[in-house]
Amino acid sequence: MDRKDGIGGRELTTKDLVEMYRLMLQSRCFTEQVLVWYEEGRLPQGLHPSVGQEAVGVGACYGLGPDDWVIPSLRTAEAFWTRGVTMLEQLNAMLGNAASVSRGKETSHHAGYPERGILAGTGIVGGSIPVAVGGALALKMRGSEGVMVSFFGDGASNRGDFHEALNLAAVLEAPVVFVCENNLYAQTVPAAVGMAIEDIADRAMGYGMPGRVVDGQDVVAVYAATQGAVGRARRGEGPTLLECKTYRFLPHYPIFEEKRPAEEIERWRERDPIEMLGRRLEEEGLLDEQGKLEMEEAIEAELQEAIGEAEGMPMPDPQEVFENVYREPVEAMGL
Ligand SMILES: Cc1ncc(C[n+]2csc(CCOP(=O)(O)OP(=O)(O)O)c2C)c(N)n1
Ligand SMILES: [Mg+2]
Repeated sequence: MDRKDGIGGRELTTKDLVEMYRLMLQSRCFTEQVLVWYEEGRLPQGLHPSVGQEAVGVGACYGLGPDDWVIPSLRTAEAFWTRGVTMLEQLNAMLGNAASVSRGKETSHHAGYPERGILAGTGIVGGSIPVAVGGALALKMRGSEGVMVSFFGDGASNRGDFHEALNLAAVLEAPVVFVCENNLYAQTVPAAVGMAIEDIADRAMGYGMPGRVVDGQDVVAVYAATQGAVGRARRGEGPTLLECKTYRFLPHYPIFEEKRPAEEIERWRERDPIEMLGRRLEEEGLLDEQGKLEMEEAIEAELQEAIGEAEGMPMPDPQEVFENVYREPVEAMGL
């Protein structure tokens, strides 16, 4: 099913809804636990918590196929879980151990897993948006059915990269879906200070592509909107901009002091995406309190086992530091 109004994707089954709930819960448990381990000095790296925003990454990635690609923002942890990356793999990446995907050269913030269709994001806010367009063009030129999904924040949408990328994508009809996670702040800067418009989706019109505002706390709404845009891109009709209105419940990064109004945070907490889907599942008799508890216990057990295994891994051999970085490292550097 893929309707003209941009709502698409196959009908979600009970199993799908429960799995979406589990993925969001896993993301929440992982983040909350990792922040504790970081505070305790057990992990050298913290993370940009996506707590409160879980519906965006899960909903947008859920219906993607093996030929599709995503580039997460530094906050889209859910893209990893939904594409099948394990908590152990991300813990290895955080520790930079010998089993980590980059063998210690990168943190989990910019991890890429090509075999799962995940391109590494860049450290430059907004920098991965033009990369996504390049990736989408590569898919088109190779005759692939694949679509690229690009995640970024409201702050990133004020940078030149965003505007150039959207223009080029529209002109070349690149198969890309731009998913803006509008959490109303860039670090500590309110969105209203950085832009004179209410809806980032309006910017799509200036480039000749559809733009839609989506309830980013409703995982099913994000799924349907993304699937509509993915269908369009697959048919060769070009890119779409989706603006998912959302909110992070925690500060930008662990070391940042909370400066946002307490009542604003409270208001958004009432629209917790996990609780919203949980309530629906309970009302429809699909998952009760006991089922939720068991799910959480299973996630916690996997997480505890994963940290033990990740910490037990040796560090990479220092000799490997130039591997897969420079073509001819030693000669090029005169060593
Ligand atoms: C070009 C650039 N400027 C500043 C930073 C530091 N920085 C990292 S995240 C961030 C905020 C980004 O805001 P937004 O795009 O809204 O994403 P969010 O963090 O809210 O998910 C900033 C300023 C950076 N990484 N790159
Ligand atoms: Mg933001």
